[in-house]
Amino acid sequence: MPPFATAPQVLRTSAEMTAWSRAAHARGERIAFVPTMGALHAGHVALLEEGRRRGDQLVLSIFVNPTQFGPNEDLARYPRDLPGDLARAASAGTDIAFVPEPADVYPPGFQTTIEVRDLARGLDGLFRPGHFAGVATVVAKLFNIVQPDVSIFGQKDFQQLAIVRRLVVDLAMGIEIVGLPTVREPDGLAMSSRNAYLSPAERTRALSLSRALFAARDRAAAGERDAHAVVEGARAALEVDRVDYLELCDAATLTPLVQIDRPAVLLVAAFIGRTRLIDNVLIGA
Ligand code: PAJ
Repeated sequence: MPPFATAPQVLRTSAEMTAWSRAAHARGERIAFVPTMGALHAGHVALLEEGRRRGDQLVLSIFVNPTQFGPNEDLARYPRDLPGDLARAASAGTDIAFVPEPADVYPPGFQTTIEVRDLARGLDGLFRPGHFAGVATVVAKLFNIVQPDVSIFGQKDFQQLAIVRRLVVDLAMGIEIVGLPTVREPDGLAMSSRNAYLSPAERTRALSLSRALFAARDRAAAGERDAHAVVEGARAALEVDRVDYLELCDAATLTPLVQIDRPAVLLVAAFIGRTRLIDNVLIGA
């Protein structure tokens, strides 16, 4: 952390957050916004640093959104570390940390849901029913509360990024969406708050995700055009307990490809023990 990084101001209610944003806009300032569920790592910090460059004011939200977790998922044990998060946020020059309670985001009587249809049907949408409705709804709500000019997301959650881009266009939100490449550990493992669940032995097997994806990307770069061959090569390299999906898709529509004849993305979701990890790589046409 730089020596004199000041801690961000913590705002705990949406009313305070919106009042602050209105005042910043009245001063003519541009607000950059990074939504997260906390347990910040270097991937989140990269988003914050980009936000710092793009806004006069930088807002981070930390909210473990209950509506995007399924009944058998890890909501209760999702890692939480507010002091650590605030230190990391400070090191990236964050002005405001918005940390609302669930009852503020979802007041009594809440009944509105936003659904982005086709983009949310496949991949994680198939294995996590309701997940993307939860994501789209909370992102739209956070955008309404924070009123950002620009918001930064990671390509690590490739389908989420596509859905957020669509949401913003479809509802004419007028917010610039920036997507940043996945930040990885030196050995290739995509950084994720869920990596904290992995035992050392599981951590070793988790590496097979990025290794399989990179090998597939190299194979496509060397000229292989048959999507099935690339996918099955990758599948053979996975040392996981269960694969939810491993699919080579059109990078724009996220529909599965037969031939790699356009910009593509290979996406994987797999379990190592109880821990579900996702990763993806872009594959050039
Ligand atoms: P969370 O998983 O905390 O991620 C917050 C942001 O950090 C997302 O845009 C995600 O893509 C990005 N991110 C995570 N790991 C990354 C990595 N290794 N490299 C680069 N970026 C990375 O995604 C969510 O929270 C939630 O769904 C949210 C959008 C906050 C809505 O609740």
